[in-house]
Order: sequence, then structure tokens, then C-alpha cells
Amino acid sequence: MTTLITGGTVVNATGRGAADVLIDGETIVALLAPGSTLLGSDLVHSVDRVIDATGKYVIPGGIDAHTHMEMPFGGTFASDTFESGTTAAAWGGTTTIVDFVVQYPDENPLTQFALWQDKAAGNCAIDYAFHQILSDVQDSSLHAMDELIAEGVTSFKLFMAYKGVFLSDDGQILRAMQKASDNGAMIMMHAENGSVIDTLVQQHLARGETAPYYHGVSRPWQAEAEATHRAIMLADLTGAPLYIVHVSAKQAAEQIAVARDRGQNVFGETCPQYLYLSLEEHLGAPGFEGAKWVCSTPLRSKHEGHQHQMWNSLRTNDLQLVSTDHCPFCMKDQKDMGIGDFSKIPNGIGSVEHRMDLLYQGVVTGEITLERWVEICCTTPARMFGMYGKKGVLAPGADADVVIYDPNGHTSIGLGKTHHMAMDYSAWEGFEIDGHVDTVLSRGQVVVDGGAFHGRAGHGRYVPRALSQYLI
Ligand code: DUC
Ligand code: ZN
Ligand code: ZN
Repeated sequence: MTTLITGGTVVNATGRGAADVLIDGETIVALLAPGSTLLGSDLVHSVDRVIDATGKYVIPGGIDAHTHMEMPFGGTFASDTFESGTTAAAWGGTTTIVDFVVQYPDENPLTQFALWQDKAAGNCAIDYAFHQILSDVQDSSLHAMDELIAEGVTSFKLFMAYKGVFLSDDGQILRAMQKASDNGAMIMMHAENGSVIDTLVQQHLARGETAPYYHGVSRPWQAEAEATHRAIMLADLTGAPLYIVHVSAKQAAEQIAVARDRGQNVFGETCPQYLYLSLEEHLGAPGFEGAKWVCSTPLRSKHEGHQHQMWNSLRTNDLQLVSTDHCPFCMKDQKDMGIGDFSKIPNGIGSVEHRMDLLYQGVVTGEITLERWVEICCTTPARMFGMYGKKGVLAPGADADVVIYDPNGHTSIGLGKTHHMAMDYSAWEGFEIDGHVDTVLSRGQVVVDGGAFHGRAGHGRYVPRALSQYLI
């Protein structure tokens, strides 16, 4: 099957231009000047299928490098399965996810990896890869890191919070970092000071401050900035590369910038919720409504310049990419477990379907360029996590993961069910998007077109990843 996408403006991280994209089977074979002929024949009439992208942007498929489908967490499971979550991702122009294999203390990381492969196999509508969560790092976890790298899992998430669940202490973190500096793995860090947070949580609850708002207040920016600094110091000591996940505090972003200026291999992501949503307006919504936006790190105060700093850091490359931390829970029977005690609300927000649209708003409002949009949503995730070349770029030899984005289209994230995620609410209710995902191809297959879904569970393949292409 050959496909020609004609008439569009091709946008890569490196620039934009009028070009036609020629696809053979699953692979891009050429970017051509508009109207090109090949060996004398008119391409439009010799390919099997022509897709007209006139007036639209043609970009690499989005890569969401931080999702939690079916995650067992907070006494329940994230509500999106691999099938529903990857279908929703496709609707929103994301063609690859990197999900997290979960290992709780006493579980074997390799067994958990096999389990997650089983959960995902045959169920994904788009391609998928895995990071591995390591809790309570032990000798066995260190051995498993080498074996997992051979399986294409080249990044490991550690936690400085959630004591008794995920937390590793500084010595354990140090040992995992020493290992990573040997084998080239990327250490991903949930950087919040867990002990400080646990104490503040107990103090708020003892005062009867039980509403969702206090989730945010009990996880102050100082706890994030301090842990970020500590993680950076431990990485510096060991020489391990470090990637800070879900950065939300201005002061944490500043720590990353200082480390990078010193020449350290420290990277960071932020998420759409930290660019648009706030402690006061969302977590502080009346009654129990704020539970919709309970996630960690938490939404920050709108009065302290955090959102502004996130956009600045994305523009200046002090933060390199945007993932969602997609970890959806329904209000009914999930979030409502925390009525009367905010610490029992499962932590997470669902955004996998909206990331490309929400970040495109940064282009519309002048926060980032069109090319930077592609870079932070598609290209850098591929390079950061060892998939670039096949993923993250429109170029000969790359997988034909392509999004046709209409800058003149409109997307309403309305009240009620206007999304495809398995959630009974939307964290983005009421957002009006200037732009629209029109057509999505995953390895040459049209999976979304003209408001209809043409994909199928099982089309998505596991992507074994190389080491980060950001490192020498
Ligand atoms: N934060 C969340 O909000 N959910 C999943 C795990 C995490 O770190
Ligand atoms: Zn985390
Ligand atoms: Zn996460």
C-alpha cells in the first residue's frame, strides 16, 4: 500500500516547508517537492491512496513519554486500559506511549515487566514502550536493570515520596544511580520530599482540613524544589543521567536550569496541568469537586509564577518535553474514596487525548513556535528515550506515524463525554482549542480520519528502546 500526503506544510523540529510525504507500507520513503514526479510518472495517480492536507500541518505522531494505563495505585486501578487509553491517545494525535511497569516492594521487576507485556500485548491501538518503576531498590533491582535494558527498557523511575509504597531512601537512590552511570540507563525521578509531605498531611487532617485543596497545600513547592536539588546532587556524585518527571514548581525548574548550566546531564518534563490549571481554581473548587485535579506533584498557586516559569523553561530548553502523567480515575467509586480525607483520593489526571491540542495553544498564544511544539511533543521524547529515527520525525526510513493537524479547525472539550478516555469527567472540561487533529496514521494505517476511528486494538506494537540519544 502506497500513500501520498499532498498539499500540506510539513513541520519537523528543525523547520517547516511545503512537501508531499510518500509512504510505502509502514514506512516514510520520501519527502518530495509538491507535485513531484517519480521516474516520469505523476505520483498522485500512481499511489494507492492520496490524502489531501492542503492548508494543514503535517507533523510526526505525538509521543507521550509518561502514561499509567491500568496502574494499580491508591487502592484501585487507573481507569484507562491499554485499549481505551491508546485509542484515546490516537484520537488526540499521539501515536506512541511510554508506559510504566510497576514494581512494588517485594515484587520481582522482571516478573512485573512480563506481566505488563501481557497486559499490553494485543490490546494497544498505537505503538507502546515501557519504563520501569523500581520501589525500595534492592540488590535484585540493580541486577534487573541490566536485564531490562536488554529487553528495551532503558529508563527507571524512582520515588522520593510515597513511603512504604514506592519510596527509595537516598542510599538506595545512590546505588541505582551508580548502576545507571555504569550501564547508561536514564534515572527518572519523582522528586518530592516524602517525609515532609507525610507530616504535613497528618497535621492538616488532625485540624479537620480534609478537602482536596489540602492535597496541594500539604505538598508545597519547597518539598519539590528540595527533592529536585537532592536528586541532582546524587546524580552529580554518581555521574548518572537524571530526568525529573512532572515538574510543577518554578523553584524546581530553576534547580534543573542551574544543573544544566553547570554541564550536568539533567533533564525535565512538565505536563499540561502545570501549564494551565491551578491550586486555587481547580484543587480549590467547591465541595469535593477539587478531587478531579488531585495529582502529584500537585497543581501550584496561580499567584507564584509557576505556570509562567513552565512556559519559559520549555521555550529556553531548561525543560525539554511535555508528557501527560496520564493516570485517570473516575469520580464515582475512585476519587470519591477520599471524601472526608484528601489523602485517600487516588492521585492522577487524565490528559492523554488532549496533550497535542493543549500544547498547540502555546503556539496560538505565542509561548512557543510551531517547530518547538513538534520538538517538545514528538521529537525530544523520541530522542530522550531511544526511539529517534523510527519515531519523532518525518524523514525517509521513519515509521509512518503522521498527524495532519488543522490550524483552522476547532476542538471543544465540552461538558459531558466529549473524549474517549475511560473517565466519568474531564479535567479539561470547558477548554476551547484553536486547532484540530484531523487525520492520524500509525505505521501507515489511518487510525483516525474525519471524526471517525479506524484503528484497532492489537495494531500497536512493542517498541524496544535504545539508550537515550541525549547522551554521548
Ligand atoms: N503522580 C500521580 O499523580 N499519579 C501517578 C503517580 C504519580 O507520581
Ligand atoms: Zn511521579
Ligand atoms: Zn507518573
